[in-house]
Amino acid sequence: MGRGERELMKEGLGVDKLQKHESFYSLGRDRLLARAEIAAERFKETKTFEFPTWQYGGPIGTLFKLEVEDCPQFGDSAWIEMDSARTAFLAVDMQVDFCGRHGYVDVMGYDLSFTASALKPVRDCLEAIRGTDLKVIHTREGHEPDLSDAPFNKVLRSKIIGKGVGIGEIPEGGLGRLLVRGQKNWDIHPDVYPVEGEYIVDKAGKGAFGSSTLHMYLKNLGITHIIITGVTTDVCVHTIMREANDYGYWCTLLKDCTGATDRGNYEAAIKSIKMEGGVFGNVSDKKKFIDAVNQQLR
Ligand code: C5J
Repeated sequence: MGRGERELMKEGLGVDKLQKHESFYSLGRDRLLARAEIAAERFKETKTFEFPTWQYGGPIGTLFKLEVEDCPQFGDSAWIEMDSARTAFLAVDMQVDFCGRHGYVDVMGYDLSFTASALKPVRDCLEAIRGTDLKVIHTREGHEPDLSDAPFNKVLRSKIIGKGVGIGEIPEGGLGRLLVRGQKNWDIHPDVYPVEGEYIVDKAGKGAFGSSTLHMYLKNLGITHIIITGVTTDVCVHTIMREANDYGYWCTLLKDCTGATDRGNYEAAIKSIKMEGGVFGNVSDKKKFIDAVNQQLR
């Protein structure tokens, strides 16, 4: 009898119990691998990541397929199958602070036209899905008025890059205090403002799983697939996509429904998603998404 087994015997866990314990894990492992084998065979035939009913049960809404690019290899096309009722359309931080004049991004001195370029395509997507059973969730980055949830280093760095005006302060010609909850500049841009029935999540961080109720919303709504849009591509959008991907959500970024403060960072962020056959999920675009909605959910 080995040392480990002797230890378990001491704790009253005999070889019998140990074997049961191990078979519990090996059963789960074997089942997962068998499902992956079946799904991989199906993928070879259909180029589709089919909705895994073995895992989630049958569809509640309508199954629909979205074409994604450069998957599994660069140059290939594939399709993701989703259940409309368990798909969330996520609009990340489409706030005046990120897309509007005298907001946080503008004060830092970046070209606003890139982040603002996401407004029209996100609006087009929202118009296409309103009235379907897809769930819409908007996020807002910002801090309590007393800045009790703002890390000192974040505030300091913003003050330095903003040439003396940082988070919590009002820039010349501004609408209010930068990235502070309740201020006009912090709110969602009027072009993509939420309508009744859509969810809003406030977050203090770049990510959302550790600093907001996003994960509870996703769980309570039974979400399995997420369509991601918003700003900025390489910061909040990417952080949230990585977090969601780690939790097993099937994420697809619509590349023209997002913008950044820097073109190189944007390109790298899009490319990095596609590595390893989709290391953070997949990439599609507005046209493919709206066509999928109109042709399959209307
Ligand atoms: C940034 C964000 N870039 N929403 N925030 O600070 O991406």
